[in-house]
Amino acid sequence: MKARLILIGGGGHCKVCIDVIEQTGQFDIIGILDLAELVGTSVLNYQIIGTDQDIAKYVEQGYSFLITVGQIKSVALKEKLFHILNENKAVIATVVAPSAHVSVHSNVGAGTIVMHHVTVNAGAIIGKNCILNNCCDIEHDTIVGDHTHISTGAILNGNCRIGNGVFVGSNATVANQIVIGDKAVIGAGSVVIKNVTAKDIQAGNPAKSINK
Ligand code: JB2
Repeated sequence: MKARLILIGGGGHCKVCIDVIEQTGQFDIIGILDLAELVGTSVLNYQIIGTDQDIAKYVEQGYSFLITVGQIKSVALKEKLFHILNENKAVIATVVAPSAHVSVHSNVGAGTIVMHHVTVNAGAIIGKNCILNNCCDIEHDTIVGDHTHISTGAILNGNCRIGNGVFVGSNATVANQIVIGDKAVIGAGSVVIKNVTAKDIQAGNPAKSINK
């Protein structure tokens, strides 16, 4: 039987999540929770059926959940919603696109979506509530914390340690064994060859801090 799934957040990221979820064939999308003023509207033919106030009710009714708000500059909303789900003892789905290669020797946490053509290689450990966006590559033994977004086409080479709430921009390359601290931001196309401290914002090749 397919899991009955409720999505939280009905914007741009939700659309790409729906595309992956449909491809898996493993879920029936029941509807989306968003802001009150959007209830009754639709996203790709799925209705916004309520707000975050309805989470407890839908947990009781046996639905599973996936947070489908994205994250670029701030992880705050995604983190907050994940805590609300946990407080309500919700069942949180993990979604893996059929086109992704997720090694049987890796581990992917609850609430994480692995999108089209992603590689998660042997020994990698991916945390909870992460976005592994289309075509990114997580190489062997790399560890990614919770609530982290690895954007389209980014490469994390082997043995990296990526913190919680980190954002790695599109097509960034992170050299092997690099450590990136919690809530750091790596700009699109950056080449990271030195460790990055928590909350630092870096860009360029080689990547350098652009904090003012
Ligand atoms: O508290 C909330 C809340 N606040 C805003 N609860 C819920 N359930 N939903 C909330 N939202 C909704 O999140 C907004 O009303 C809106 O529908 C959605 C955010 O949509 P937006 O398209 O602005 O961003 P996104 O997070 O879906 O996507 C961003 O991140 C992706 C990774 C965009 O920057 C995308 O371009 C990017 N690919």
